[in-house]
Amino acid sequence: MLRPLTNAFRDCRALDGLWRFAVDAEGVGRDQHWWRGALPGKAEMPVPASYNDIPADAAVRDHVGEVWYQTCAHVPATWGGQRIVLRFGAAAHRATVWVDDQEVVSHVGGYTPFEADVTDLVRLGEANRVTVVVDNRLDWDSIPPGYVEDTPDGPRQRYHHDFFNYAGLHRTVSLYATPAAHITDVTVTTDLDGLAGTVDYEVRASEGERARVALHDAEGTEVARAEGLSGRLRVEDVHPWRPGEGYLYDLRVELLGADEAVVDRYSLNVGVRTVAIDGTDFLINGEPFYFTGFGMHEDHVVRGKGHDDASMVHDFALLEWIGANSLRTSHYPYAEEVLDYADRHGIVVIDETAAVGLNLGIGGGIVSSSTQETYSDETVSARTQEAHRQAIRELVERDKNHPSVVLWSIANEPESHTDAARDYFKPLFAEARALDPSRPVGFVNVMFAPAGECKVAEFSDVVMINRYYGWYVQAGDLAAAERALEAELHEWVRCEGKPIIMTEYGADAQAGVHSAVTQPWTEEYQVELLEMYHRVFDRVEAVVGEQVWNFADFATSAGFARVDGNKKGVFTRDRRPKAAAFSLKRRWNARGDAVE
Ligand code: GCB
Repeated sequence: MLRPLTNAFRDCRALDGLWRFAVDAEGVGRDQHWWRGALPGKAEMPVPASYNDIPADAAVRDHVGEVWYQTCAHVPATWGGQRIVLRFGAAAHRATVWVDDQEVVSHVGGYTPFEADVTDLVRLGEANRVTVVVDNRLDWDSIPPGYVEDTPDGPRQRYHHDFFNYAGLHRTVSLYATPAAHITDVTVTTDLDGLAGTVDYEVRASEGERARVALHDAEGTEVARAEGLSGRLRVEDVHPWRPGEGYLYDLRVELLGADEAVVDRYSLNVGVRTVAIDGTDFLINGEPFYFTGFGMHEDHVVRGKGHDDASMVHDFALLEWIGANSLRTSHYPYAEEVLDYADRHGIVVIDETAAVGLNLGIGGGIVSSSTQETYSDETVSARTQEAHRQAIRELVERDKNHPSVVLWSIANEPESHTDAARDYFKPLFAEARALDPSRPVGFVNVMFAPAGECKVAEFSDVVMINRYYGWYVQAGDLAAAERALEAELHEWVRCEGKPIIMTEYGADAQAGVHSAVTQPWTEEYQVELLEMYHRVFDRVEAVVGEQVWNFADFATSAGFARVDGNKKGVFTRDRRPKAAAFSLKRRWNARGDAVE
């Protein structure tokens, strides 16, 4: 799905700002047709943002069900004759949208964009009412899954993943115009051939068979051109996209009408790079790449999972400060702005679907007391699998052209030691590979399914594992943890012979808690645990990446193992470095592959 943009043929306006807002505590809004007029009450809500923490009201924070948003969208009179589209960057987790009295689109899945062609509905030169109902409920058929428990105090949302179920309009909402005959999609894949690079492109259009493309370098000089809806561009003496540098070309696509007249134009950033696996090496542009960085979360004080550029740029600045070269979009697709930034700055991304919590053995970050089977008709079922397939499709469709994305992660810590898991995942891996043959595909393995017992690892191109030796097991005993970790890594090499990325390792640390004799929860213990892992990584050649859990402290659901959220951040939730940050900064800057 193409991002909207403004150029000579297209125009895009953000509808962000304060919207009217109503919590539908009784669940009556649909029956009462709330979209037909002004929403009840006087509440206002910023867009984009999670609504949960804005009003300082437990009834809003913990509401289970629907909330309503409403705004007025002024449609310029100059857009007459154009195709007009209303687009949502994300609405967690389900949404239905009306323009004035007309329903225009529904979408399921809280982390990917959706849009509606509203050309025939909007009144030009006037303000049009836009109403959205957003439902935060997770069930066994959604990604991520969850279930709602009816209690004497009302419904309670339960789930098996370890981050707070923030909801609302988390990303930008836009209204945009394109020509009636327009470019609907562009796909690029790139390759290197000695000093030259190639860009294979494919253009889709609503009508018309003719297109012209030109590739411009960063200085604006045209370096290749071609005609046709698909083809190959060759760039002699190419400047590759590299980690830490992020050189981008600009692919200008023009759709041609009668008489060669240009009827639509789209510009796409293109980074020319290759990704490959060779034995236990992960290669970018044919050179072994070692991932340093974090599993992160879109999570901030007050705005929750709402995107904002200031927080994003600051987080990237901290990644640069600490010497990280990569991140994983744990545990869902991040805002499109994040991928764009990573492209421009050469940050390497492991891009993950929102398939997290498909494991009834885990609860609140640790072992759960559930006695239900993970894979069954009542829990993770064929219906969940269909939603998961759709989540993979929407992720790849959205992010396929980002050079920063070098690896798809189709799930985090699902149950993977059973035959049911193998049956569930086999077709999903096939789907991801069919959608994008150009990138490796993997999933993130949980410590309950170690090497030799995991029945999904065989489908994965890389071994991505989350391990908590020294924390959830051998807590406080780093010597025993070191032995166990090293033994398991060697076992992965023996069983799979693939590159290993440690996608999570870490310890909770409450900022400001210290001890002379190292104890869990202190800043010193977090440092010592990370340093122990690093000693082991340096002894196991197949380890090609270390991504600490987590970049920053983050909000979770309540539980005895969480102190005002998860405290495994190397930065606090307000982005102040803990002692571990300085230790990582020394290690990663000394490696010399940090982002400049
Ligand atoms: C994990 C999960 C992550 C949790 C983390 C923890 O394995 O992937 O979502 O937050 O452990 O801190 O328990």
